[in-house]
Amino acid sequence: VCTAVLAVLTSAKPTGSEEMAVELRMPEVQPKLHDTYLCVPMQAGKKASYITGFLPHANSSTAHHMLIYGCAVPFKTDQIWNCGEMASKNSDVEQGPVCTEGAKILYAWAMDATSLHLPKDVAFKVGGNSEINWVVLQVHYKDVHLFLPPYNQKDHSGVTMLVTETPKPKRAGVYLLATDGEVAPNAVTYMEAACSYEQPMTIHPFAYRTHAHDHGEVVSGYRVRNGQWTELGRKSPKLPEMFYNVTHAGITILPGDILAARCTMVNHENRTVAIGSTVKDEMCNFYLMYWVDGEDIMDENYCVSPGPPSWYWSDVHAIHAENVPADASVVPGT
Ligand code: IYT
Ligand code: CU
Ligand code: CU
Repeated sequence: VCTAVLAVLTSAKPTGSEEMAVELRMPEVQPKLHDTYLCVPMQAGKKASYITGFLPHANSSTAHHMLIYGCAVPFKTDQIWNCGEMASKNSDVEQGPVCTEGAKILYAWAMDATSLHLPKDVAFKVGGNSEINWVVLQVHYKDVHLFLPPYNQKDHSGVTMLVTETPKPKRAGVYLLATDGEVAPNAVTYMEAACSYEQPMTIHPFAYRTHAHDHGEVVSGYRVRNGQWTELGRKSPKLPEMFYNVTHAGITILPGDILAARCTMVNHENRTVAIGSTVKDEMCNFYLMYWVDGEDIMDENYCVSPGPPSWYWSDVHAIHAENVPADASVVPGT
């Protein structure tokens, strides 16, 4: 395993402006099995850095997705590892989670995704006194035939991050709405989560990402204010799982608002499918990327409900079924 490429975040090249281009790439790897997930770590500095953009370098015929995580503690700090969601069999590197503590998704690339430039004056703070001490790149290698004989190619997929040490006036964060629970056999099941937002500062959501496995038809997210529902985002999780712009640009979240998400799961199988980490299991995730004025991002990063069959939106006092948008389970464009 090549360790020379595991540079620290601050060893970067100037881009002409105050921003530096920091390369976070696979160190010429040769995964041998389809659906291998590899992770490579990069340490954030003692001094805080501010990430304002992500430029992907990957080929969609080889890589299925790439995710950039912020970790308090990554599984490995000095080598690449196998960090698959799907418990993958043999591998020549160690296997473990992406982060062992404090995981946050900062960027997602899938299929036809392009660069992500955060809005003006907005950045993810990493290093320093932020809770992100390491930035980790995960690549899901879908098709590995080019790495096998007779081709024997090597891969250095990854992301160029735009980084500056000059503090930005607005800080980015990611909030995850997710459920536990299970999908009933031969049925449509709603997996729902809702949490009230009670912090003093205004949240400005600007992008969202959905994630589910095979049974997910549509994932939708909402702001509920005084009984009125406003869509944050709605997408088929079968489309590339990257961050998309929120439905209404400029939408805000204020104290007292409820954040709610639903995954509509369609199960034609004769088995109960529980939430879990393998492809045979399900997941119900709605990620909201937001900015706040100043330093104080939300101190809660997750809203996780018990999910079906024990928990639904109707268990929240302030949610009334007749106000739920009629298209909450409709795949956009159908
Ligand atoms: C059980 C479940 O829903 N897992 C999700 C959500 C999740 C995200 C993060 C769980 C943990 C995290 O640290 I960040 I523990 C899940 O694994 N989602 C996948 C990624 O692995 C994050 C996804 O693509 O959204
Ligand atoms: Cu993938
Ligand atoms: Cu998953």
